[in-house]
Amino acid sequence: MSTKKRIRACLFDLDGVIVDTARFHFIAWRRLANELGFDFTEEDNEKLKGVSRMGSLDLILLWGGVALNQKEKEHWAAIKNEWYLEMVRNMTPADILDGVLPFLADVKEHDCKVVLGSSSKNARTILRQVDLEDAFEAVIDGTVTTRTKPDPQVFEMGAEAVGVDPVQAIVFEDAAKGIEAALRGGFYAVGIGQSEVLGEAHLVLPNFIGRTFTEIERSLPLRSLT
Ligand code: B16
Ligand code: MG
Repeated sequence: MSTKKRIRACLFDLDGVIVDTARFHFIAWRRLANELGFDFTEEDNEKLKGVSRMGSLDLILLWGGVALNQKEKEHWAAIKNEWYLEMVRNMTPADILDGVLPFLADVKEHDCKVVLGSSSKNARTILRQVDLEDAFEAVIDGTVTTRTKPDPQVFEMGAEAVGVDPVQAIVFEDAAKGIEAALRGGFYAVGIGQSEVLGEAHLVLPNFIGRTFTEIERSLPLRSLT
């Protein structure tokens, strides 16, 4: 006899899934590129989603054909972060993306753990800003990881923190690199955004509006226990 393994944890990316800080990253990185004398497109920006701060800077400098030494890179990364935080400091709970709060409540009602898995070193600042500090049973962010998405480390640490096996957990991600990280780690992957970008995911939704935990769990190809 075989029974379906039920989902016991949901892991959420932060930027682009819970709040729209992806937009602020783009504005701040573009400002930096412009100061260095070049520009990049929103399409290029997709490649930065889920990538660490220094990893993003390296990519942008490559696109602009600009070479900086380590000290200069740290200097510019700090400036970019200051510009980014200026925007973050204006955030309020109203910046939580539509449908997120009811969905988080629904997940918890199904006795399912709720975990945050973000590449950002600013994750706790953002959570404080939008009053979601106590919403997650575990927060794994860029301050504790050593490898960036598409490495699955952030989600593996998150699942371990709540004692759930990846095969019983869903990762919600807005970045192609985040979906890749989830799949590499053996998680179910739900993309939040456009299927052209997130097509590798088990399921892609435009947002959380009107979504229920049960509906999403049912639409995943759950593996069986033998
Ligand atoms: P920070 P996520 C990621 O957050 C962003 O998608 C990515 O654009 C950013 O470079 C990275 O965090 C690092 O952010 O500069 O705040 O440490 O999507 O994994 O929640
Ligand atoms: Mg993201």
